[in-house]
Amino acid sequence: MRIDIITIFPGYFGTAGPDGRLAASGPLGVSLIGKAGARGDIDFRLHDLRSWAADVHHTVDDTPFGGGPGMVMKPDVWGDALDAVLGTVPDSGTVPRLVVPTPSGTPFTQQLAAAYAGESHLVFACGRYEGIDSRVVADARTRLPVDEVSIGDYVLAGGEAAVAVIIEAVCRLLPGVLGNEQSTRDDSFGGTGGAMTGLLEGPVYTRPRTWRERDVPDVLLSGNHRAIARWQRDEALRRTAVNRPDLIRRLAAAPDGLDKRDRRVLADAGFPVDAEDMAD
Ligand code: J9Q
Repeated sequence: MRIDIITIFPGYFGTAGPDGRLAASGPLGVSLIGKAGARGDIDFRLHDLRSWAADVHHTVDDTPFGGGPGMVMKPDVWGDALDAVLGTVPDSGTVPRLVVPTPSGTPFTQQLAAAYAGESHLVFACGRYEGIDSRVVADARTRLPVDEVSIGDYVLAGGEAAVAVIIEAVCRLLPGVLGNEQSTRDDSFGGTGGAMTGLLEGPVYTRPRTWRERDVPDVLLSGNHRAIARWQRDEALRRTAVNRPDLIRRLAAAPDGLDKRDRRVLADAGFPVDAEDMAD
């Protein structure tokens, strides 16, 4: 997979060589994603937006039309940056996807991460200040697919941290990056589907069996794999009901989301999902 990042803070991600290729360090240089980059399985390229600024001060922003606070990133600078970066794309016949993090975008979810993991080339545009002139995305859409995505309902100073989050969520799904394909299956939100789809992960334990007078639940030491799986689902249901009642409501509405036992567990935990489960 190829990943291009256009930013006024390339140093946030690491050090770029003369070709923009990521040298090391930063959030993309460490852990399993760092190793995938070093192997060449992921080809990271960093681009400094200011290198397309036309003036001696390398200006990338200007005051907003219509007034209001802050600054807006200039369309001419972004247009030239995207033309140049898209022009360097090896003509493999595949069209890159442009991803623009913005608090007004569509929510970034595990489902979107899985879709991005199936792409061969992603280009990320990091906005700062109050955003990028809206004509930049409109113009880019005439040439390639463009997604404006939000990683959550909070305000960041710019898109860089959001890009780091998206890249980590996507790259750990690439074959060979995690090393253990099993470990994405039971992820919170269900990973690639299976018994825990749509639920948060339950509690996990390791040795010692007793720590500060707290025992690991007996069932986990029982060797009874059906009982363990059921207990883990029960715990996942209870934790999801407490922390993410929206996910329980979504499962309750899905055709095979919750079985009778699930509904009993939730009712006993004080989270009845329908009238028959109310106290009796
Ligand atoms: C670029 N707040 O916030 C949440 N998801 C993305 C963002 C964001 C921001 C500012 C600039 C992205």
